[in-house]
Amino acid sequence: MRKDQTLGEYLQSQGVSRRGFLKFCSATASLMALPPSAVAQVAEALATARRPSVIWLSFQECTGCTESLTRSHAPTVESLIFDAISLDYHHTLQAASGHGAEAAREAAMEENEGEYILVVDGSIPVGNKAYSTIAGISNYDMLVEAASKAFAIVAVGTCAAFGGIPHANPNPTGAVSVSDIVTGKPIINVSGCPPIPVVITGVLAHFLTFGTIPELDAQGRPAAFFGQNIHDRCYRRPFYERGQFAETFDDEGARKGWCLYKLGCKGPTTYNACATLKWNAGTSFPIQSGHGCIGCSEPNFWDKGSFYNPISAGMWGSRDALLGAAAAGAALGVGSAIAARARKKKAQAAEEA
Ligand code: FSX
Repeated sequence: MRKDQTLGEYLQSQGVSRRGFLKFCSATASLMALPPSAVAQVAEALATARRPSVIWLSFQECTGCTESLTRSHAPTVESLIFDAISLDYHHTLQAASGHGAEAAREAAMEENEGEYILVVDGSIPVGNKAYSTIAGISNYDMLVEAASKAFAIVAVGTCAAFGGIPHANPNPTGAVSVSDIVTGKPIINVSGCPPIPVVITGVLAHFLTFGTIPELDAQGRPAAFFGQNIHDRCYRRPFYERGQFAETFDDEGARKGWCLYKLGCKGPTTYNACATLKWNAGTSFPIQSGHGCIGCSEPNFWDKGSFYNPISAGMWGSRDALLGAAAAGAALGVGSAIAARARKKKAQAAEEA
């Protein structure tokens, strides 16, 4: 794609039909969690959108965020998105290395000053800036310079968004988040360790389409994806309501797929879209595979106590009150099941009469 081409022109030059383009727009709208009624608006915006430059920096992290991105489950859509943006620098994915790679980063920053999107994964050590360097430049200095010329910053992963695992007690490197350092620029936190790939691409799709950043929640995360907690959208929620809990990982409740709350699931205090978008082409997510949520998209998740202890009072109301509510829910559930059975019996009797 030439830099002066609009996305509409580019797709046309690649032989993408109008129907194919609308399909792409529909997938993009769904990536951004927009309703089907927004597809026409998305199509209009994308037809004239220009390919934005994206510079991606990786600091103190495990590369799980990039691994997650490369497992995006809609390759056709996402390859179009990645054809449609100019990924000018990415430590892991770029072919260039050494001086050539650094020259590409500097050139992209100069050519697109004030317009490029800076994506950052990993935390930044400030205990001693020399703890982590790239091409002889500390993470801190590289971030400050690249952020100063960016339009907006996407902090991908809990490390970049909140400090993450490197920030966990005793935080030997003095790791901090992007927003602890950068001020005066829009910062979008896409937390999760790692974050859901569709959420990363959804944020980029939003910028590509509208040239703006999406609506954010109180933690600076895209509200469309982080607006509800895992518990509220969990398919095991009916078991919680009925008071049916697994007590160990190999008991009858666990085998029957009952609620994992008593085994330490942090779903009620964790805001993310894992229960709906899931992972690996929508195949599964931790709770579906039998393990409770560890709350990896929340600040300080590593230091909040054992992953296997139930949420304590103060984190999500009183545990006893919760279990009391769950028991009441169970009673109500049983009551309504009895009433339903009675109604069915009555209807059968009426049919037979
Ligand atoms: Fe952190 Fe990402 Fe966890 Fe790993 O880049 S959010 S340790 S999945 O890799 O930063």
